[in-house]
Amino acid sequence: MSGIIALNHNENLYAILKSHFPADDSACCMELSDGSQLTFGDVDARSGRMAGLLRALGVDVGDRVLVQVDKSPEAVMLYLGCLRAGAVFLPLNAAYTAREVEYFIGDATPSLAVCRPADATAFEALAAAGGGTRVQTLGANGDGTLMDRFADAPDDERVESRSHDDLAAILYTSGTTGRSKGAMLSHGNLSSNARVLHAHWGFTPDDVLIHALPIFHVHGLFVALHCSLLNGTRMIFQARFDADAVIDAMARATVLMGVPTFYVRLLENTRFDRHAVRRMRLFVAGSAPLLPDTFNAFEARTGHRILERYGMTEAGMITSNPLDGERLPGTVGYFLPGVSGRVADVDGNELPRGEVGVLEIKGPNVFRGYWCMPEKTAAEFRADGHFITGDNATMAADGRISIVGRAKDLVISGGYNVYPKEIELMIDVLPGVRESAVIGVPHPDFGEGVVAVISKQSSTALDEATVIDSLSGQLAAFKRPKRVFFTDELPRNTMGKVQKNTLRQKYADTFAKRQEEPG
Ligand code: MCA
Ligand code: AMP
Repeated sequence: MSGIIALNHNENLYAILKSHFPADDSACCMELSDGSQLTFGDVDARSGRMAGLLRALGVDVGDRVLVQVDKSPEAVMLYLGCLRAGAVFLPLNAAYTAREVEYFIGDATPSLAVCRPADATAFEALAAAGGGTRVQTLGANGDGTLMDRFADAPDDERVESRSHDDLAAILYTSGTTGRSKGAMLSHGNLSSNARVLHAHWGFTPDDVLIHALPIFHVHGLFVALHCSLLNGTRMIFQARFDADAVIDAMARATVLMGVPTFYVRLLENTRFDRHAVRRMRLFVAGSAPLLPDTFNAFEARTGHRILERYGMTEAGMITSNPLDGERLPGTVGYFLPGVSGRVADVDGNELPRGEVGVLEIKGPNVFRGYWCMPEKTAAEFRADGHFITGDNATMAADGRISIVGRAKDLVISGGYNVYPKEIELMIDVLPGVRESAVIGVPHPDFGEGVVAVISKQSSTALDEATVIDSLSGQLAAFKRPKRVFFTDELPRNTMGKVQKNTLRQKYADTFAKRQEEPG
């Protein structure tokens, strides 16, 4: 009896997504770059087989499945298969080095790790050191040991019964101390956010989404994928962002979701004009601040006002500019339905409207805590349950929110978060370095570019190239400083704290040159 009730009320995110699949299972779900398609029937059958395969590989309900692979339809099946099997999906940025992956394997103790075929040896070594993690491979073209076994795997229709609070995914987010924390996201966190976004952004049966984001972060994996699957319509699935391919896809699409760099690059493309966007109804931006200049140039070129929204790994989407109503550049709109919050002082007291403070939020989208870090979790929640985002914000009289800076020391480059502390710790141990400060300064393409400022010992011949080379192989390329400067002393305030604002001002024009270059 209770089994039947559980079946009828399965809160497994996959069950919820599937309940919105079209009745006609031959309808296209994913249009791939080679012109082929996966129907909704294919997606259901393949994710079911993938779930069965995971079970056969010894993945139990609640086990972590760590995945560092290139974007592919098979990687999406792996994600959906994990949901169906009740496993916890743990995606990693494909740019992370083996040194970075080692930490995640040690911390999350996954029962299965899936990597690119070329990384198999390194993963086997890491898994052997960690103990207990099995390794399978999945290549960009659907090759690898996992897919070899998939070919022989039987169909499996099961969707594990899960409750709202059961974990669906762990996404690592770096900490200001330099140590990554695994944000635990439940089926309820993900499904509530997906439903709200789908309704809020007015999806209709005519919508076609262009999916050009990576699928190892919230934006591409949850926001874009879930909206399209919940809508039961086609997505044009592209392996990476390429402005020309996205412009071509616009002739058959209606919605694009992207980081600000997507919009900057579209505007740089001479093919991008009103004709290119004739079928499009919605452009969504987020993951980093969208500059008002980009918003305005986009409107002038296309007639569309980009809809900017704000979110974070720990909470999915938090605020959004309105679909109908004024989308104001430099603001991130209003709390999404079901989300509430305040702009608060350092003690969590709500500040008067218009004053700058830290944004604190509450809602069904807010995560279950950091994996195996109860003290860090406790430190980021108020006694009344509000989560402290670490973003500085203002709230206007009508509730409209603007993100005006960060209380946390964080650089966002092309939508990827870079935590200065992690890089400073690595630079500080290089021979000849006294100390370092890593900052983000304006970058015409990535929004912010990573810069290291180093105070070195007078005796050393350390130079920029040596510093950057020393970090290769240790740090994902997007985290590596794009420029390194040397100084006698880092500026400090009376408390002895490095004044990063002073450094940001001093090096503000580092990447400005590109704009002046001809062509
Ligand atoms: C690539 N490179 C970068 C970045 N991406 N450097 C700094 N910042 C980046 N974001 C470097 C590479 O390491 C390489 O360096 C060189 O640039 C070219 O690499 P390539 O792969 O060709 O770059 P690309 O394909 O042009 O990628 C740029 C991109 C990509 C399209 C902007 O970074 C991207 O898709 N970003 C989206 C990130 C995202 O999805 N964020 C959502 C997080 P070298 O030549 O030295 O090797 S979720 C989130 O933040 C919250 C929840 C939210 O609100 O959404
Ligand atoms: P992550 O935790 O890696 O997903 O990054 C989340 C962070 O990205 C937030 O805490 C913000 O600092 C930033 N962010 C996301 N969307 C926006 C936005 N629209 N404007 C400004 N910052 C944003």
